[in-house]
Amino acid sequence: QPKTPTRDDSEFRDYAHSEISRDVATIKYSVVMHLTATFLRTPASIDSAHAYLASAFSVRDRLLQRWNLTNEYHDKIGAKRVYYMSLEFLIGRTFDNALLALGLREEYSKVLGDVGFCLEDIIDEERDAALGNGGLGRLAACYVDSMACSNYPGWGYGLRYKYGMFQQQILNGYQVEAPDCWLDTPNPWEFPRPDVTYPVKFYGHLVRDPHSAHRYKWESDVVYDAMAFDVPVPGYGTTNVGNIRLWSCKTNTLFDLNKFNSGDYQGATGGQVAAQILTDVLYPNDNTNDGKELRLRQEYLFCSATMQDIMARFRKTGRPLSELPDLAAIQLNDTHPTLGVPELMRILIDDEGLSWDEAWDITTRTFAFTNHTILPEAMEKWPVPMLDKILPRHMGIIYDINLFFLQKVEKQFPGDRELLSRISIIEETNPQQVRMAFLACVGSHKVNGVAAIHSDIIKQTIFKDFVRIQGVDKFINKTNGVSPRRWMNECNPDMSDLITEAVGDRSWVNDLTKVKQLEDRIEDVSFRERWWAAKQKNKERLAEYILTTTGIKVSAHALFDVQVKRIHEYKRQLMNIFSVIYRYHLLKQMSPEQREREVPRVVIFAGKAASGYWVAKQVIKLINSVAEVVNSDEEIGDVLKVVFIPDYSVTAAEVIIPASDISQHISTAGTEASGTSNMKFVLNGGIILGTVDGANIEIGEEIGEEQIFFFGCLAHEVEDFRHYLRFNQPKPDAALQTAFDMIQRNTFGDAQLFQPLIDAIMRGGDVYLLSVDFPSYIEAHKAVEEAYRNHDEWVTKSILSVARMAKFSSDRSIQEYAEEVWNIEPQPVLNCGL
Ligand code: GL4
Repeated sequence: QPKTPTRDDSEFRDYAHSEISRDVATIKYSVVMHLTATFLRTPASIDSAHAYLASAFSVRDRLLQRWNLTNEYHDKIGAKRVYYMSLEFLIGRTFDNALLALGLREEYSKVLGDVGFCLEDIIDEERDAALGNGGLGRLAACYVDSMACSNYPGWGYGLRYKYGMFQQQILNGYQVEAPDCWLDTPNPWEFPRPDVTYPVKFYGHLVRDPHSAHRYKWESDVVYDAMAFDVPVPGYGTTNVGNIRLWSCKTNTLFDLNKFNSGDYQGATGGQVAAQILTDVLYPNDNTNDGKELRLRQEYLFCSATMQDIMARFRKTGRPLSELPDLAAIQLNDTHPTLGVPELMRILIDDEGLSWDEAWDITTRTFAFTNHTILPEAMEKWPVPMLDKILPRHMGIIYDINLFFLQKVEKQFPGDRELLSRISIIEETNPQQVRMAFLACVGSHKVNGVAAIHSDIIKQTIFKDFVRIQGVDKFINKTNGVSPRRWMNECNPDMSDLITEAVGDRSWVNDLTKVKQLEDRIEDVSFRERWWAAKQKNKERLAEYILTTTGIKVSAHALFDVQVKRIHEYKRQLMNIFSVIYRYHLLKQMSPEQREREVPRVVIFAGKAASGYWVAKQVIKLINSVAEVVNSDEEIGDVLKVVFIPDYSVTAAEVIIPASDISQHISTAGTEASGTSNMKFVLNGGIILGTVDGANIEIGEEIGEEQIFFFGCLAHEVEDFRHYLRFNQPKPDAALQTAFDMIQRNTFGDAQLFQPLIDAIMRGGDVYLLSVDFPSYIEAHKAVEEAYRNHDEWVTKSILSVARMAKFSSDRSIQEYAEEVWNIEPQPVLNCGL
């Protein structure tokens, strides 16, 4: 070991640990330096894109300084960290979020104003980091936000997709996908770490270790490199900064000098082309699993790099391997990162030389698993031959995990062969399949669902046998939450100022229990008026957004009725548009005087369909076809407008959600694990029209049933209805039949286009029970309308709802995980000069 010369680093330390001055002059200097030195701008060539980039880089300087402090401190005290492994992080924008977290929004507004830019415009220059599909990916982003804000030592781990969630265009009413080239411009919110790169092996063969029954040497012919990019996660009102470490796939094929010398310049680096592909694109499926081999390789690259990184950090502590679970908790965000389990086993056994039992004990004490869906089409299964070819060592480890597990069960329940075949990690189909949910469950010490009803359902369905075998205490509930920073303070400034007024200060942003104090203002006339004015302003902002994105003019005085989420049959956007068609029919029957008396309504849809999901895409087409007819019907005017906002995103959600009067969360009971936008809408003073499903139920419990409009059949009734409908024709009520008739009379264009959607109900068993729930859905709409007419009561509902929503802060979720699953504690970075 070469000796490093001792040097006095105290001065460096002082500088590194003392905060960059927060005054306007210093900020201005830093922005100007980035404009000139980072982006080579002259005063004449500064545009808003570069004003954004330079400002963002100057903010990033501050975040990175805090990033260093946080990690230096957590290393020093030997803090236990949680690693949140997720194939998706739907981050959205960071600039405004960071300014608010650092408390520097006004300063940057001033600096930008002084050089002729408006902060709001500059904020709009940022592109979303859309490395996720929907709720699952956004939840991961809210969770790392909460970890940072609550000072928990924790990192997210994910993949740095070159192309994020595709951009959705609407052409002739159809969804058309375009690539999301979000890295075409510099990304200030990532820090490349070529120093943090790991080799990841694929394919090859195994050589048995002659000295150990369980050890193998894996000789592989294909090796990729995974390089880290660190994405700082601003902590609001704290020095702590979190981190999301994203892996990008590089080649590690050595430069082939022979090929180069013989003139084959392309071939000399040939491996690079293939290697790039692994982290090129995010699979655009939400709640479906398409089983592509490339996806499996993506998942493994992710798991291997992450486990190597966690182990490298652990080894630096010099502590014995048996103490890994005292320093690291790993949360599996659904089954996508489950290969982390056999990968850790492989490292502990083959690289570290532990026995199987030692390795298994460490692994199962380290991992915990969150299930996010019970939809059968979403369950990850990998064919054994595919796994065996790509990851021969892991396939062997999975066989052994299964064998030892089944042996234990056989001892516990002798002779129950049915049981063994039900719970086997290997499904005996042809070919055999690895059931990833079972592997994740067996490899973890805790398994949780994401809302009370969902956690109950998984105990009664997919994990029923596991509850019997492993004990009910292993299976817990952790109801989802959302970040009040982004989903209140940032996206709804006017309402947030009112909450701040009611609470006395802005501390509610990190402690949402304080919103309770809003209830004291419920009688305060001026407060109520300003509350409504805030909603009205948000509606005007959305009306403006609708005009620019769709060209449709809507009245901000209408009731805004919103359903925005991924397009999926179980979420029943189809039921919504059928009800719109029925409403259109009713309006057409009325006299102009009658129509005058109706509550004018704008029905707003947004959401992406997976590119291979034909039915979902037809639903989008139907919505747009209905919109075209209704919106151009002069008789109808502002009484009914239908809007499909293209390219739904985190940033679009930040405009849409604060503007809703009612939002729809209308999944067939038992199918939506939780939902998280339902929480966001209510936290912004909107009212839910929803089924008794997911987190809707707990929202109702918290805010009171007068504040929520429930309808539809209950989860425990669903199976009986489905059974009935498998053998009997559905009986659509008159309203639903009217909607069918109108479509079939070509009211919205060629009926043939939409017949398959009707057939799915009338001939396909109506799996999502539209015909069952439609009558109560229409009744619920009437109840909403009546309630909306009573303006005072509506405002009361709105304020009371927000006041009672504290439970749905992701800070509460994260605290529960920290205490009951991860066993970690807040470690605020204090006394460091900042
Ligand atoms: C999801 C669920 O569908 C959704 O209900 C839940 O809120 C979210 C986060 O837990 O996870 N599961 C999958 S898959 N996609 C989701 O959005």
